[in-house]
Amino acid sequence: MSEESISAGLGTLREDSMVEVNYDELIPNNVDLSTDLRLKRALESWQPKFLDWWKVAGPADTREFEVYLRTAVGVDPKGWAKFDYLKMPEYRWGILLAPKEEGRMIPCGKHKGEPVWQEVPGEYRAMLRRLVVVQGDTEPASVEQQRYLSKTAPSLYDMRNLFQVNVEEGRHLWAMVYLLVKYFGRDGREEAEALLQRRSADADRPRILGAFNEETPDWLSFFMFTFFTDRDGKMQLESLAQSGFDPLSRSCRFMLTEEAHHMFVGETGIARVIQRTCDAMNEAGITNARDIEAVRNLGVIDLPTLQKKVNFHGSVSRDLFGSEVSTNAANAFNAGLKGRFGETKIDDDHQLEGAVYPVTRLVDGCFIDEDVPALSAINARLLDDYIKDCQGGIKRWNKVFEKAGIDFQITQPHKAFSRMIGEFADIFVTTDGEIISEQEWNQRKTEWLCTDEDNVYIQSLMNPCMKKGEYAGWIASPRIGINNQPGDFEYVKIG
Ligand code: BYC
Ligand code: FE
Ligand code: FE
Repeated sequence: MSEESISAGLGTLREDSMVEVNYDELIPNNVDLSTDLRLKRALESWQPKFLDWWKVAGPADTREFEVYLRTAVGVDPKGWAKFDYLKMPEYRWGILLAPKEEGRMIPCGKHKGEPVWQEVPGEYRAMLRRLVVVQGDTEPASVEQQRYLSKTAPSLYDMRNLFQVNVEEGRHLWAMVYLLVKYFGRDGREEAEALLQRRSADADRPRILGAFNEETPDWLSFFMFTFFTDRDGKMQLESLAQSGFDPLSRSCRFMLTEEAHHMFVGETGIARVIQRTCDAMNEAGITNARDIEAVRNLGVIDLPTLQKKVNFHGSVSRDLFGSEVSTNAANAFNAGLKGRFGETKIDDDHQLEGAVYPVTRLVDGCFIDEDVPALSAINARLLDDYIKDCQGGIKRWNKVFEKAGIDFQITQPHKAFSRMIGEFADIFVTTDGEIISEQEWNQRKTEWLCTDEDNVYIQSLMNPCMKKGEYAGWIASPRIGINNQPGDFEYVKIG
């Protein structure tokens, strides 16, 4: 489909000017880009570099694929997206902000109750830029990590979902680049360039945060990543959506609308893996989920391996919250640059002077919950909220076992398990929270994390299944299609 017909289809879709996105311009936007020529030019000069990055680091060998993608056409939570076939390099990456809330006040910190900032407050410039850069850095990193996955997609439906996530992470990069270029002058433009130069797992210029330099080598990892790591994205975006810097808040609010699908992909992806394994076990009359060999002989993912993947992605993603006790986080909250999860719904003074929060710490060889100043425990609290949020999805996974009559439950590892950042970075802890020596850890870690053999087995299942309506043998079909499409819908036309 040509670019003209896409913009014709999209540009006129909404009439409400508050939420309308202008698709007639080179860069679709709802920020009146055409009235700020300097900004427009700066972004138009970044755009080809972004496309070059997409070519070399985005989904490999997919240029001609026609993908059934949703594109945002407005920012109204009801009816904000339109579905159509697109070649990915022609996706209309644009700049979309949630509508301005008239009279919005800074919700927390020492400026609480003051009107939100429409420009960068000078005293917080460096801190704010750092937050935007870190957020921006994760978006292209995830696309890089997922670059080769389409080659082993278990179905066209899954391949389409992968691409949907990828183009939207690309758009999230745009969202942060807009803020950098519009509000941070020359430094902002330099940061925007650097975001395209770092690469996931690159020896010289890696991505900033740990999890974004890990591999996503198979589809089980992809589903776990979208469940656990994209959910860190959700929590961090929720916290930045509370920002007193209103353009950041509005960017993040709209990003969250897109984010929901990413977690849907992860949660339902794993639920379908569980379903398939349970079905295969029941058909074969296998009741012992711990009999790995028997289950693997059925060509499905055995459940202990699934638990190991949960242990890995869960702990790597928890590291993304930073140190539980952090002055950076206290400063950012106090400055009103970020808030807590659901800040405006929390019943307290939103300034936290003198308040305390219980943080799990290691004291005399035991884990205890110790009250620390709530301001310095901002990261700890977000992490706790995150762990609760994960548990909701895990409960739904466990329902699948129950319904199938298979005696197995997925659990989250202990908070201190396999951490590289924060309170527990220097200790060795089992998934049950038992503290062990480094030597014992090295001997026993394969009880909790995948071995090479496990990974080889997972890889052996990663054979592509590209016929419409068909699914690889290790995963069940989804219950409903994207945008209610029928089961044999051709989500990707490979041509
Ligand atoms: N790896 O006081 P500390 C997403 C650094 S995901 C490496 O402990 P702070 C997405 C930290 O940068 C959401 N380094 O923590 C998901 C600092 O370094 P500098 C991404 C780490 O600063 C899937 C030093 O340690 N968004 O959107 O309170 C697909 C001491 O910092 C790590 C954000 O993260 C780590 N894991 O909190 C696509 C929001 N952890 O500055 C997308 C913006 C910490 O001394 N970022 N460090 O050199 C933030 O709010 C904060 O930077 C962090 C860290 C929460 C990340
Ligand atoms: Fe994102
Ligand atoms: Fe995401």
